[in-house]
Amino acid sequence: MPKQILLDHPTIDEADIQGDVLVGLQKAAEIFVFFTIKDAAQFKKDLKQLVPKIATTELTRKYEAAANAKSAGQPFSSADLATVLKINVAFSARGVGKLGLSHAGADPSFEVGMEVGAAQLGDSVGDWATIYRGRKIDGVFMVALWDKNIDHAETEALNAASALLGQFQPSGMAEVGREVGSLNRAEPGHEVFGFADGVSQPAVDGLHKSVADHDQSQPGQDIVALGDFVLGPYDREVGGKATPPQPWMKNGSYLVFRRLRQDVAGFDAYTQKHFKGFADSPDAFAAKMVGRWKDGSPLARDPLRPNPAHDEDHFAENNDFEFGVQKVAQTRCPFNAHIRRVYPRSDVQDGPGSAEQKRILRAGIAFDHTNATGGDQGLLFVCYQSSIVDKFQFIQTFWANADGIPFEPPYVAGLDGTMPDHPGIDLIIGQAAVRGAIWDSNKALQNVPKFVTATGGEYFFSPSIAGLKALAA
Ligand code: N7H
Repeated sequence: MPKQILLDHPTIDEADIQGDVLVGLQKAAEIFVFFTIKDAAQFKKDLKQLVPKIATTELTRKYEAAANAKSAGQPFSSADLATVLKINVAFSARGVGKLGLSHAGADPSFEVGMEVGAAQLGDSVGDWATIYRGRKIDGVFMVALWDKNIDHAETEALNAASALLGQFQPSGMAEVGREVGSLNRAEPGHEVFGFADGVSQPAVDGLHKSVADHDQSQPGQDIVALGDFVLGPYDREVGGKATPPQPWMKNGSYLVFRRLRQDVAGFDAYTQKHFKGFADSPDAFAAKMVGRWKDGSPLARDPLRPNPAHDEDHFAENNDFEFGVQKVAQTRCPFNAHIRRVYPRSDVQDGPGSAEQKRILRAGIAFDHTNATGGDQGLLFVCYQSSIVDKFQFIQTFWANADGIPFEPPYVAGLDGTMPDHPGIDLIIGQAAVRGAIWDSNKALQNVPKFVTATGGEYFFSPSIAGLKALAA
């Protein structure tokens, strides 16, 4: 929602903030190597050697153009690695503790780890892979690589991950497990249900410029305060500055990692079997659950059919909407469509609890390990924020899993009698036991199966380059 610029326009230290946080490592494949620290002194020595190789925001932005140019031609050679390979690293609270730095006063969920709060997120830890259970993980290396040829990218990213591990003495650390993500081979840039991903992302104050005299970078893309993503102290949208609880945490960001399994066959079968009475086609039914068509065009603009003029390639058009005007009728986009629940735009008022206050920067990648004998597929969800409790956890718990909020006080200005009090959970990521939605007074969806299951995750902190040097000292 356009508003007068009130932000402080900070100068961003792009050479200090890791590249994945604000701009995202450009990638066709990404390997997440989870590790445990054995001998802290040895690990620190090896980490010190790694720090100069970490892709910063500055380098990530610079290399993007070079990698794009390369990808238009032949696959890269080993000589190109400097422009296409990006490494970032983050630590769990347990890992920071092992390296001897204080994280007192840090985000409470980071402090205890994801497993402790898994039930609150709606997860059943019985579904979690063992590596994520029992707080074994001290940190994660992210090795991301761009190439037009996805198979080549994956092979080279795996090679690069092995080379990286080879630079660490086994006495200092050990791999606990890994995840291999890659662009969806059937449809690069689309997640595995088939929807365009990476369509809407907040602009960041200080990084993106405003258009006209309001605080949007593209129409509909609000510029959000740097302090909502990075600890400074920098201004947040609401509630003063995001202050690092410890000096070494300046210019760092909390990283949420979730391994989300997607039941693609179940999703397709459900939409095919149940669309009648709710939508004109299985695709239209699926679009109502998401709030966008598979090509990225938003239902709030194009309720009847996808519109190529508003698709994933049209950033000036595909976010140029609010939900507010359709609030009562729900005729265009259901209240509980995924994108409406996780970013309700003008459905909620400015100020505390506002949609802008809950913005996250998403940086995940799809995974697909299915083969003739089984395996699973889904999303390696990653998001960055200055508070896990106020952002990811709030979105998952109070918006996606709940069927009333944000359309109830204190989050909404006018709860109107014609609107269902409980329009339903987010049918994509909501983890509530009762899975339903009311799309209008005559149309209630009930007992909708769960299509997304969390199979693991952890909370990390992505330190700045200076913070990494402090951890390695
Ligand atoms: Fe979502 N999906 O395919 O249905 N998501 N998401 N997400 N998501 C978005 O804007 C999806 C998940 C957000 O600014 C799109 O990139 C799936 C979690 C936010 O308007 C699509 C999974 C959380 C946005 C999907 C999944 C979020 C967003 C539209 C799990 C946070 C931006 C394309 C497997 C708790 C909203 C796009 C905005 C967009 C899907 C997970 C949050 C298609 C399948 C866990 C903030």
